[in-house]
Amino acid sequence: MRYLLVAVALAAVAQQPPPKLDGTSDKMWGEGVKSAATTRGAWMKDSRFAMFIHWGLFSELGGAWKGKTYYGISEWIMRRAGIPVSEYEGVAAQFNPSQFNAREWVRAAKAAGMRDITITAKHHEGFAMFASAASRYNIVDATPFHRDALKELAEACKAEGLRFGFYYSQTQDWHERDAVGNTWEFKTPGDFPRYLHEKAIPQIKELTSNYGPIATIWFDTPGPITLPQSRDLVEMVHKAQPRALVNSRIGNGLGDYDTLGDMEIPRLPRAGLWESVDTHNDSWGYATNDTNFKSAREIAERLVRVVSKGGVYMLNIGPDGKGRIPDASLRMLSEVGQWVKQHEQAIHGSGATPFGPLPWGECTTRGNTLFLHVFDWPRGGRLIVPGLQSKVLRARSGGVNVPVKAIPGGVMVQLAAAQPAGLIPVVELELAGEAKATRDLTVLAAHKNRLDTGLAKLTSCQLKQVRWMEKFGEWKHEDCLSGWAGGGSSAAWEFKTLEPAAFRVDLEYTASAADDYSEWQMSVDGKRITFPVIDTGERDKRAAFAGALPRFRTVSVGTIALSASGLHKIVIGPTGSAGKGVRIASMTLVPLR
Ligand code: H79
Repeated sequence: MRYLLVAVALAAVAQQPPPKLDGTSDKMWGEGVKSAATTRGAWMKDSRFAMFIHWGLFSELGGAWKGKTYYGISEWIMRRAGIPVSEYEGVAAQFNPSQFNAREWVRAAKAAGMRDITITAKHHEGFAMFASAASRYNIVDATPFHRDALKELAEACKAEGLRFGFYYSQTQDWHERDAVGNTWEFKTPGDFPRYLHEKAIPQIKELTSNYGPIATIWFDTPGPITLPQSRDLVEMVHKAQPRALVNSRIGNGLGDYDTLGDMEIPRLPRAGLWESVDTHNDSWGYATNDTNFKSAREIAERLVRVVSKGGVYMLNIGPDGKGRIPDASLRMLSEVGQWVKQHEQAIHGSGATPFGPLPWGECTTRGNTLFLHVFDWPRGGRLIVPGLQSKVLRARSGGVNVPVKAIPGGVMVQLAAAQPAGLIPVVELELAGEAKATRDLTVLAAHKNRLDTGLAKLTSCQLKQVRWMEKFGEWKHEDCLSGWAGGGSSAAWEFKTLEPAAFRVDLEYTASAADDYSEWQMSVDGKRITFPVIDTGERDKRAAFAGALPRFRTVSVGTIALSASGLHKIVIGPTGSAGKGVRIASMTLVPLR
C-alpha cells in the first residue's frame, strides 16, 4: 500500500515498527492528551466557535496539476502528483495574492460569530506563509507578493479582538530532505533532528516571538516524532507564550487539549478540553473542483452537536491563491453568524448537555438555563424533554413565553405548531436551580430515535471506531459494533418510552461477501425477528489510494409496536457462526405514521 512509503521513512527515524498512517494508528493524529487538564485552556470554554484557514501554495493550484484534477484534500497535491521540489518552488514564484485583505478575513470570521482564527503557517508542503529567517522558502522572500500575510492577519485579529494562532506541520515537510513525507524525491530517510533544529524549531520560535500574544500552535500528523522531541516543542511554545495552547497532535500524549480526528464529530458527550475540526466542503485547501459546500443549516447543526458534547468547533475555509474567500463560504459565514449572534448565550461559554441523546436535537446550558436546539420540529409543536427533573420556571420560544408542564418521565413544552424561521429554533427553559436530569435513553414516539452504538450493552462483541475516506483525505468516522463471536454475541439497548409508539427499525451496517446472507436476529422485549444481512460491497483495499472502503447500507429489518409506556429492551446479534465481520453503525427507530 502506498501509505507504507511514508511509514517506512518515518520508521527509519524513530527505529520503531512502521506506524500506519491509515487511520488505525495514533501516529496520524496523535493519541490524545495524557497530561492533566491545564488551567491554561480555560478560555477555550468561552470560545466555542473558531475559524481554521488553510492557505498556502496549494491554494494557488486549487487541486489541479498539469491539467489533471486530484479530488479530495487539495493541500496534499504535491505528494499526490509527486511534484519535485524544484517544480513546486515554481508555484511560489507565481504566488501573488493581490486580493488578500486581512481585515476582510477577520471580519468574515467575526461576522460568523467566531472568536479565534488559526491559520496554516506552514503545511506539509513546507512553505512558510510568514517572514522567516530560518528558510528563504517563505512568502516574503520567495514570492512576488513580498508581504508577511500572517503579520497582517495577526494585527487585524488584534484590532478586531479575535484570538489568533498558527498551524505548523512539525514532522512532515515535503520541501526538506531531512524531514518526513517526501518519499518520491528523497528515497532514503534524512536526519530528522537536523530538520527540527534547522527549520522547525527556529520557525516555531519566530511564530511565538514575532506576532504578539498567540492563542495556539496547532501541530499535525506527529508520525515518528519522539517523546523528547515533542516535549521540547511544547516547552518552547509555553516558555515563549505562557498562555498559548498546544493541541494533542504534537504527539506522544502531550498537549493542552485534544483535537479529534479530521472531520470527526462525536456522538456522545466527552470530558476534558477538546475540539472538533471540520471543513466547509470536502477539502481543507482551496479546490476549484469542490463545490460540495455544506449549507449554513448543516454547519450550525454541526456546531451545536459539538458544543452540546462539551467541545469547541473549529470550522475551516480555504481562500484561493489570490487571497479571496470563496463566495459560498462568505455567504455561509454570514448566515451562520446571524444565528450565532441571536443565540450567543447558547453557544459561547455554554456547558454540555445534562441529558442522554435527545431525539429531536441537542441541548446546551448556561447557569440555570437550558437551550434546546430543535433540529426536528415536533408535530403539533409538542416537544418532550425526557429525563428533566428540575422545576421549569419559564419556557420561551422565539421571544415569547410558551406553556410548559411536568409529565411522567420529563417535561412537555407546548410550542407553535409551525416551526419558526431561523436556521435552528432554540427553546429556552429557565429552571429553578441547576439542571437535574437523568441520562436514561428515552425513545420518543414522534421522532426518529437513533440508538447510539456507544450506549449498547455488549456481550461478546466490541465497539470499534471505523475511520475511512471516500475522496482522498476526506475522513469519515463511525463507532461500530463489530467483532461478533457468533450466536451468543449481542448488543442490547434498554430504553424508556413515555407513550405507546410504533416504529420501523432501520439498521445501518457494512458486510463483505463473506458475511453475505448471514442470519441475524433482533428481539424486542423478548419477541424475536430474524432477517438476512446482505453483502454491502465492502472493500478492505481500494485501487485509487490507500485505505479501506467500508460500504454502509441502511435497511429496514422490521416494524415494532411498543404498546405500553415503560422500560423496553432491544437486542441484536447473529443467530449463528456466520456474519462475524458485520459492522453496525446505527439502529434507528423511525416512527410509523
Ligand atoms: O491539514 C489538514 C490535512 O491536510 C491534515 N490535517 C488536516 C487538518 C492531514 N494530514 N494528514 N492527514 C490529515 C491524514 C491523511 C492521511 C492519509 Fe494517506 C492521506 C491517508 C491516505 C491519504 C498518507 C498518505 C497516509 C497514507 C497515505
